[in-house]
Amino acid sequence: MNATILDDLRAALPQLSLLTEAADLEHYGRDWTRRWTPAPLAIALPTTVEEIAAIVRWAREHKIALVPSGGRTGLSGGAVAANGELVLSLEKMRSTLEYDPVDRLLTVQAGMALETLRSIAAGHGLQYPVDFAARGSASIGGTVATNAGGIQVLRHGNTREWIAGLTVVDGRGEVLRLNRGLVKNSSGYDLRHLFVASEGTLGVIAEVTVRLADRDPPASTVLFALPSFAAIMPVFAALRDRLRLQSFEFFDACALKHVLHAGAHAPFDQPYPYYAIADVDADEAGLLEVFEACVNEGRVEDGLIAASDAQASALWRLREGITESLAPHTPYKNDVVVRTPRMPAFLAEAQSLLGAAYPDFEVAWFGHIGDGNLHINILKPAALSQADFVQACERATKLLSECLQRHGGSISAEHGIGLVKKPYLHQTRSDAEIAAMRGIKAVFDPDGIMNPGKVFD
Ligand code: 2HG
Ligand code: ZN
Repeated sequence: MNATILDDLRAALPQLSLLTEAADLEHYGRDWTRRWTPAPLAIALPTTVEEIAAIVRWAREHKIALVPSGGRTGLSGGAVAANGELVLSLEKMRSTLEYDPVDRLLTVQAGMALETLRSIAAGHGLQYPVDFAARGSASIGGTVATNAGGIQVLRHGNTREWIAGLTVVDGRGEVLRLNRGLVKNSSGYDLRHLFVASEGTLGVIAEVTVRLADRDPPASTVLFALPSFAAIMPVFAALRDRLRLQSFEFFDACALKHVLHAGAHAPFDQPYPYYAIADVDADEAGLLEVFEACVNEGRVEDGLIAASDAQASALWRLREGITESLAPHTPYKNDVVVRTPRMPAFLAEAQSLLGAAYPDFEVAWFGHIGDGNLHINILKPAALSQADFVQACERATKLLSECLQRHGGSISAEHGIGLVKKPYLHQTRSDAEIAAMRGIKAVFDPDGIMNPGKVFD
């Protein structure tokens, strides 16, 4: 049956590069969630928008589900192909298409890695101000599909803010050139923004036009050791009110322990319960002033200001290395967000309910606390089976999502809903909102072939 379908695809698109080896199915069928067993039909590697459109039209005619695929660094199962889908990988579409120095717009194929795009921007003396640890592998199309956040959201906003145009192929096989780089465009619904955070459920993002920005001024990087979680938000407020913050992140002792175990150097002579790392527009005197005030108020126990770029990178490695260092413990991830004034109350409640329900689980708390965004990683005890662990974590996530609902937050800040958070979508979005989302999907994807089963059923 599969062989016949694939023969048909080969006959319809003889130039299309198609992979069917078991190792390829395994490789392209999974993302960083590692929870589902990959089982795609095959992997298609188109090179042009027209070829993508031809694949989608073929898939629509044959009722074959498609999974758009970028760098597969997602953490919510949005790019998993576990049900005989055809994976449509953008891996061969990584070129620059156009640079417009007047409007400072860069247009690229969607398979380009975020890091490449950032270095092209730097080559023009500008910046693309979305950045996060998976920059080397994450594709720009994937970052649009999840409205990726990262460490510069505090100053520059999410991916959505930087998207000036998209070329997409929707689930009908139509090529839509959305917004075309215009700064102002009040001509009805802005369809571009529907594709941002759509997680492949409306169509394939094929080309992306991003706005570039002036570079930030040189930064001072500071790492603070904190005695309690209660100290974090006041330290954030002190830095934000007296200096110009570029980023502000936190992590706990558990997260640091794993990064150190993976080879990083300990920043202080002794461990502390929490740490905050920040970049501020360079102002050493101002930083020292804030540091001293925070020490005097009992909110900071120790601190380090990087004296060189190399030291700044070493300090940032303590934060950016967390995900990789936790990976061997197959963590169950939550990516939650509340408005920052609610953060202390939410965190106290969340910590006590997780602690009471699962006293034996090790939990790493870290994230973009300046945006109200926490990454709560529950680590699998070695003795527990993966299935029992996931079941327990799903009970924990239900408690967390009820707690989030009470605090007006969301179950996904920047990782998306995918498969992992689908059961909790209704706690973040109302029934009427979900019904509207389904209606939008039906317009762009009338046969339900685009990433079915992701976000909602
Ligand atoms: C980060 O902020 C990423 O480092 C990954 O969003 C978070 O591993 C995680 O839970
Ligand atoms: Zn993050």
